[in-house]
Amino acid sequence: MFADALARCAATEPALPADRSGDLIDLADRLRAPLTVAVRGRPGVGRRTVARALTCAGVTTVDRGAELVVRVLAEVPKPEDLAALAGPDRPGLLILNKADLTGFRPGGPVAAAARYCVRLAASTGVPAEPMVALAAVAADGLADGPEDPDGGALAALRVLVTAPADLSSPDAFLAGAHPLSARVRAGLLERLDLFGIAHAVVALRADPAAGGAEVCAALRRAGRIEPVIAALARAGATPMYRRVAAATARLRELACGDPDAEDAVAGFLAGDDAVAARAAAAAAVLASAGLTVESGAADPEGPGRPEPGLRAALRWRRYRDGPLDALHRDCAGDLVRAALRPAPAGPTRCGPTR
Ligand SMILES: Nc1nc2c(ncn2[C@@H]2O[C@H](COP(=O)(O)OP(=O)(O)OP(=O)(O)O)[C@@H](O)[C@H]2O)c(=O)[nH]1
Ligand SMILES: [Mg+2]
Repeated sequence: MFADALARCAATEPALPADRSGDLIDLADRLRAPLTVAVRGRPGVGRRTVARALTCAGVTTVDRGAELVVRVLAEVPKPEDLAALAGPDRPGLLILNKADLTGFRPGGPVAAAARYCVRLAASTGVPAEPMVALAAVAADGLADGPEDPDGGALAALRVLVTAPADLSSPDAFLAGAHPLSARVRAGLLERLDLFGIAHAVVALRADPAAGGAEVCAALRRAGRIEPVIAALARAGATPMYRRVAAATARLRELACGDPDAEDAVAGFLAGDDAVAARAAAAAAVLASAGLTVESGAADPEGPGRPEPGLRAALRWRRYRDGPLDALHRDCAGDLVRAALRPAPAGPTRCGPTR
């Protein structure tokens, strides 16, 4: 929202010198750039597989200078993980990978991992999501098309529907006679693991007409890539808010340093568009911390009460004055400012409206 408001201002504000319009467009472009994510974790937890699954899902992963750190765990947090939680590189999201290995509990291993993630998030203060990165990556591998000389992974999976194999362990799957050669079974095991094979076979059994796309979708669901991406977007609210705050600071510098642009830029910062956009970024941060951020449109307490906007402003100001860190205090301040504005009567425009 802030980038859009900035670009609108650059395009429509007549009082803005041309080179300053260019600065605003550059700032808007930087605000719109994808979030950079670093995937960390102890060796062997599946760090590389998780990073690959995220990259395939469109996430920009980097080794250094990331705006958001994701910490991959397997089973339980180890001392290195606890140290990372307390360090400067504190993760914004924990991924409990290898959820397929959580063991046989009510609802299956992934449901058990999800229940554990609720406890993990409560004890660490960092949101946690279960994942089976191997299955998510296998889906992307299958989506590339069959490459097996025996007719492709998909054809081999169809054989498993009619001629079930022993999926109780990797050794059992590879042992004994089966219409699929041991080499093809080993290939399936390497690409999909037992968990992926089982999910793909269930999908093909439920719908014999299912093709590669349907099997890939089943594997992505099994890998939980979508809930992980959604959690990443929620965790990304904080770095995104920091971007907006940095852009605001840069605009203030521009306003102070260039008398020709001063009125237009200061007007933009004080205008409805910028205030609403900052409030939206702030609301996303507070919502990701579990707070309910209401729009304040309805007044359930009836006439005679302070108008909803004013009540919301008072509520957020009380919240802001509580024992908060600087980030949440700034966010609450943005909501106070936005709540004190009358609801816009029509399309908002750039610059001060009063
Ligand atoms: N069962 C299971 N195994 C997984 C899963 N994700 C990864 N693995 C396996 O875990 C092992 C380690 O995975 P890697 O992706 O190499 O992760 P890493 O060793 O933490 O990361 P690097 O040090 O960068 O290689 C590999 O054998 C993977 O196949 C998963 O979701 N389930
Ligand atoms: Mg490895």
